Amino acid sequence: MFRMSSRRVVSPGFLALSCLMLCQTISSASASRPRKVIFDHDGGIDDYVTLLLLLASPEAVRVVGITILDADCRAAVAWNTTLKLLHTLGHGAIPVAVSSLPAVNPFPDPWRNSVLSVDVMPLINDLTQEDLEPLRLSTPGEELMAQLLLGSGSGSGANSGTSSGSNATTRNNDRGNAGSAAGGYDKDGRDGDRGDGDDDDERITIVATGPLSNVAFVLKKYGRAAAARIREVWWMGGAMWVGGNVDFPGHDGSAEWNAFWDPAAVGEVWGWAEVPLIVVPLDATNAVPVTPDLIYRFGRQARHRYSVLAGTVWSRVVTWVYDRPHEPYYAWDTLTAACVLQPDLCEKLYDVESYAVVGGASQGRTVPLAPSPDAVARTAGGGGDKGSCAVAPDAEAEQKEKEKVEKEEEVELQRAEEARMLEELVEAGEGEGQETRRQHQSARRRVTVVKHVDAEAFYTFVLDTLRL
Ligand SMILES: [Ca+2]
Repeated sequence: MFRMSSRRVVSPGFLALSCLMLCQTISSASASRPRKVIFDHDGGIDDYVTLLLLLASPEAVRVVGITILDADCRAAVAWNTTLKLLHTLGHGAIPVAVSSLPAVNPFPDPWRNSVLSVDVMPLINDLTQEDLEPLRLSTPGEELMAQLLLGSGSGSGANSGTSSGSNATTRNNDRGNAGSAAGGYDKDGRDGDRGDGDDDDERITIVATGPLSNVAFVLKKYGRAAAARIREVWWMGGAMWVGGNVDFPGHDGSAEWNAFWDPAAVGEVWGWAEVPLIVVPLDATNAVPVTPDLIYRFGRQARHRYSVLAGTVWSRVVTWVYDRPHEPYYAWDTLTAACVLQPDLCEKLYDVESYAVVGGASQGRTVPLAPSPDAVARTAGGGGDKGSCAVAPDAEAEQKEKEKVEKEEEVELQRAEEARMLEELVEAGEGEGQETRRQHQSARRRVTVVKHVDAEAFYTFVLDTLRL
């Protein structure tokens, strides 16, 4: 195992480019009007609590469309569940479409099946399948995303219309021409009517709580015309300075699942440095497990509809909590939306230079080219300031906390050292396997990383927001 004791982990150049720690917002949720949001999810249980959180925040965001990947779900069921939730809450006009993009590395079946327990909730089933039919779009989700960004004529190269609401959709059996022609858009092309001169407020924020496949598709197919319409992408994904959560034959475990599902998509998005990307990785989400206590708290505000729905949805994970005490269920996606809605919740690192691994045994790994400021501070001062971590209430808890911090530090330093060595090997350019390693690396780009979150502040924010 690599340790840091005798070697410098990072070059001065990397440090110079990285990691200015700020708690300022990227864009204020208290802007005068709500920002437009495309919610790009993949049907997991926490995706639905995330949807509730977004819908409960009309002063901050306006959900103009929803795209669903067949990833942490069964897409047909996830489509139903999403439509039912929207219908139940009076948001049936929001267009929803399922992506046609396939998995590279599918999620385990038990995870995908767990979402069935949400779809059967009586709370959202006061309508029939026949009632849902008029709400279904035949447009693939990835093309719906393009339409929402570029206007309803994106498929044909036309540029008319606004980028919101059902005007940008194709319903039922009307397949229209969505996606039929990339036309005048390519990576080097521009849409003449929707260039950089547009008011920034009209650009759309993408909140992606699944794999990046839809975003990558749109960028690859529609190029800068689409990129120019994206205000920013918030993505729950990646594992920057912590270990991954992939346990899969042939994989080294260094990746996070959303990234592993479609590593090439991560690489594609990493190639678009002009599209602001805010990553909410496992580093942050590891702090926010969904516990029985949290679910009980929803019960104490059960007179509120959104709270009943959210608490009931999250109650579906309680058996996971008991069956797998060492592998908690986290509020991965919900934390991501919370950071969009209330950026002060989340401590961010700006301008972290990084790349993604798109193939091989580490595929899906996201690699920062500098250690985190925590590691730098600990190495320099020998201290253990963990920012928002709570003070241990007794000696035993204090010891456990110390061991946890030491383990995190060890993983972090190991990953940084591995990244540095890989960097050296690739830069050397010669030798067995170097060409393959180079091919497996995406372009480098700067990303914003949500590194820390105060768990209780997050839980309280969610509970308060869903008191509706
Ligand atoms: Ca998800």
